[in-house]
Amino acid sequence: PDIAKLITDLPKAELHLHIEGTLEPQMMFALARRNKIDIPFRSVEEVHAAYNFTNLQDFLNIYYMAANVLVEEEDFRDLAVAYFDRAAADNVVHAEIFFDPQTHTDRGIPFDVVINGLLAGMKEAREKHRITSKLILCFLRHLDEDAAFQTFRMAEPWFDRIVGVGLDSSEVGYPPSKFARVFAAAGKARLKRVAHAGEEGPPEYVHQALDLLHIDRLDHGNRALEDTELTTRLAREAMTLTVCPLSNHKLQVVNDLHNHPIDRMLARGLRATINSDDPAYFGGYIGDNYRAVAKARNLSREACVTLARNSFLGSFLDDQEITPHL
Ligand code: ES4
Ligand code: ZN
Repeated sequence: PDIAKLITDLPKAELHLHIEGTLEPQMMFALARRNKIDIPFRSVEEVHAAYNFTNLQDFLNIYYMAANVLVEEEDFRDLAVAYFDRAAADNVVHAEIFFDPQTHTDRGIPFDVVINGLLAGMKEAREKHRITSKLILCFLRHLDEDAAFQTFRMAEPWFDRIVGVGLDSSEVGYPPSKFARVFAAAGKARLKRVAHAGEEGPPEYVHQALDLLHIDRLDHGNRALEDTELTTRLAREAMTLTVCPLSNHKLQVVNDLHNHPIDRMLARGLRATINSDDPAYFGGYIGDNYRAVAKARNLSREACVTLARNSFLGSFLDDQEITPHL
């Protein structure tokens, strides 16, 4: 009867999670001290007060600034371990996590430091919580194609430990078409392809992500609903949408959670999933996202079960790994 308990108890996969977006204020201060990095805050309260953004760019400015405290391999490991500890409490059994190497390499942190730290955290989560996980390398779309290619080449020795590539950061003005060639190279290297599209950007960007980037999964995709034919196509192609309700509310992709389209997405036959995006910034982890949108939209138990089931169907696990969760 208690939908909150059902939500907690459901095994879930998390498919849209920026590891840099799990940096909680407490850890930000601890790492700033440990690494002697200046941050423009004196207390956790000041940090929370600064999280007053209402659009993607204002959020990203703080998110990139905070990432400066991540320096050593151990920092990336600690960040990942803290996320997995929190995810375990929500019965996340599998996570496919984004990382933004350019945010780190552009300030002199070696790629190897970043990925070795994250892989160490993932190993610890597997041993401690039995959580499986995969890494998705995201290109920053506000940087140019050349920079994306440099990152792609830097990552090449690690391709056996990366499941795919993604595209994130500022959306409007940075269309997917800019990255068609590097996504084609990723496809040739047998990497999966995902992209943020239709968060703030128009349905045209979703079309481009499908037709030019050949995505296997669509991150956000909210604005696809403005285009009926596009919505029908996404449903027909069984495209997974990684939807992030608390992020959508905080960044004003939806003006009010009571107007969130999650149930309309399901009604139109879309394979929607629920995810936390940047939980340290948007007010909650995956369970909080499920509970908040379930309450705001009065979701049925069946809808919650479908959303969790979709998270496995949309994952990059093998069929034999997915089957026990269906
Ligand atoms: C992001 Cl919510 C969101 N959108 C685009 N890029 C991002 N990077 C981190 N969070
Ligand atoms: Zn995102």
